[in-house]
Amino acid sequence: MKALPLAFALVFVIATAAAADVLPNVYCSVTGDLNGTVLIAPGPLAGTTLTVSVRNAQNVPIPNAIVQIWFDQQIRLCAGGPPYAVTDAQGICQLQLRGGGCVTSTLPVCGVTANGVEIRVYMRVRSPDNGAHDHSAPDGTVGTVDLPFFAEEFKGVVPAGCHDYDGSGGCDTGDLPFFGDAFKTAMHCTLQ
Ligand SMILES: [Ca+2]
Repeated sequence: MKALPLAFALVFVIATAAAADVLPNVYCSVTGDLNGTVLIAPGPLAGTTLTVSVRNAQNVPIPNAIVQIWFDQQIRLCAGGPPYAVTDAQGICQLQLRGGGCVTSTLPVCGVTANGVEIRVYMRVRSPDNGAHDHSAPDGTVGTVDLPFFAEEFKGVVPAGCHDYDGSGGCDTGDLPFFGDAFKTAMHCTLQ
């Protein structure tokens, strides 16, 4: 019975510490997405880095927070994923998103967590590695398999779908650099 007060004290200390780091809150942010679309590619590509700022409810940075990102299973990640990072003294870290595929939903298909608490979710994920217009079809390489699907959407032969990378609602000159930069280097990885 004498252990009880200590147990209560520990619970109080833990609860107090947790209260100071209440997540999520309005001071946490995830930036670098494209109009609410998360872009992922099988190599380093502009637009595939998310910057995450983790702060407590008093707007004080939380260093050493473990930041992770999850994806719907229709998204295929490069070997070694899913990415995670640890926040620096300013409570900031970056996630490099490597993989391919395409998914759209009215429910979250991607989410960023800090210390296990979800601080942001997304309904759309896009990649230039996708050999289809309306479903996920990555193979780990941005190449000739993907080209006709990008081209058809770019030319307006079919409505913009999986190759609207920047979330603009269309597939146009805003999306061309993303595909072009990945295609010209045959960007690739081994999918896990
Ligand atoms: Ca677009």
